[in-house]
Amino acid sequence: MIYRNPMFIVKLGGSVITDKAKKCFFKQEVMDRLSLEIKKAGKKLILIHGAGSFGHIPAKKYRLNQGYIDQNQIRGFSLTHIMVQELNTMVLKSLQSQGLPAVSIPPHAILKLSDRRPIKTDLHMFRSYLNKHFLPVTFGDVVLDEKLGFSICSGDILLQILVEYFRPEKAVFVIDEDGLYSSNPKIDKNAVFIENAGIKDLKNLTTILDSHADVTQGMSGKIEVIKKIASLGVDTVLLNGNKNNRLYNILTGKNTKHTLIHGRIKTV
Ligand code: IP8
Repeated sequence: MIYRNPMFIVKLGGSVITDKAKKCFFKQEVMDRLSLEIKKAGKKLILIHGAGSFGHIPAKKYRLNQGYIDQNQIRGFSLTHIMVQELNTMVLKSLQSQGLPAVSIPPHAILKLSDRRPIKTDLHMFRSYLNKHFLPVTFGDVVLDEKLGFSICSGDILLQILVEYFRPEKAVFVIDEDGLYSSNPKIDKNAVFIENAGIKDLKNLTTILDSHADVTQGMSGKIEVIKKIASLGVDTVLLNGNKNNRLYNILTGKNTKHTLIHGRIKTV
């Protein structure tokens, strides 16, 4: 029997809570509804959110994911950090307005990367807040990188390292599609919806990045993260955050449209 912590780790995609085509456009109504769904569900969870148009636009402008190239990027790093922190404050305020005791844990202060891969993480802070019944909230951020000087830590990577540490019941991606498709449904009308999948099905999946190319890897990066989560024996759910109550239904074990990727349990 594999042990799973009775909790969820949920990532709200940047394309759900912001308009990725418009600089710093926060979707307040969507966020408020998701906050209410989390409150109603009453589950123990850690929340992560993407950077959306608050982070990806300046990060791209200053080429922050390439690491240190010139001095001008130092200002760009600081600016990008301020923008994602601003988005984070809006998310916290929305959660707080539903009575959720949200606290921010900024990635740049608790982890370090090397060549974009996490090498030093200090995750005990999440456990301490959870033990006191807070709702810890973290987000895609700019961080120091031992090899590159600095780089970007996406919310997807945070999801992966938090799942490794906590082994939750489920990892949940709240995205702007109903779940996974055989190809990109935004540009291919023949894309087929995938209800259930295992790691081996993901291997054959060809995904195409959507038009607002992220500085992080968008859907293809997500699939790599999901494979790692599945290999830990943890299930991943992808659901549409623009549709009422889908997040609430998943958190409370009710039937709703979503994609489920089964965690693989290794047998010896
Ligand atoms: O939106 C990216 O995080 P993501 C973070 O989760 C920055 O990929 C600073 C662009």
